[in-house]
Amino acid sequence: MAILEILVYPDERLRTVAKPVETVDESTRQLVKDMTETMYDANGIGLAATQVNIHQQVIVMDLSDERNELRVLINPTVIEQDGEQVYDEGCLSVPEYYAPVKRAENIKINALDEQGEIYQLEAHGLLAVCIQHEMDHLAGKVFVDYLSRLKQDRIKKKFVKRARSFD
Ligand code: GNR
Ligand code: NI
Repeated sequence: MAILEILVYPDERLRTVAKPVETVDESTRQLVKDMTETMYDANGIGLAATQVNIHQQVIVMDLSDERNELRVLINPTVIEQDGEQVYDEGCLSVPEYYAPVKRAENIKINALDEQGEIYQLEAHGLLAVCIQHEMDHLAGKVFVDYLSRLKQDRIKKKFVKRARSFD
């Protein structure tokens, strides 16, 4: 197992579009394990492979308080969506910043599990928010993209400045 490094906004590598996993095999399962350990270590409720600079369509999530309800989404596709909700989102790639984002309230997805078996999932509320947030990462998008240009510029400046101070 390994804890992987999480890319921080505005790192351009977060803009990479992930490719579908062709065959779910041992290397996929190893990636899932490492991403899971990384997500738990960072106290996140989700993590997309893009965030650890691996550009395959792999997501891990756990919304439970006990951190014992892992969900694995490989090659997820939204097949239905409706409604609207606004949730104050955060992101491990934009540490300590939260802002409201509008997304679908209900979604239905197809995905593969870590055995390569297809399954369907109906989600609403925070689970639906998290799935849409993670699928955005796989498409090279970050939640701050939905904010005003002014806010984006401010966040960018703050994180560039912060990164310099770490050098
Ligand atoms: O840990 C996370 N919390 C969170 C809170 C509100 C909306 C979305 C999220 S996802 C985030 C982890 C993360 O950055 N996943 O990509
Ligand atoms: Ni995120």
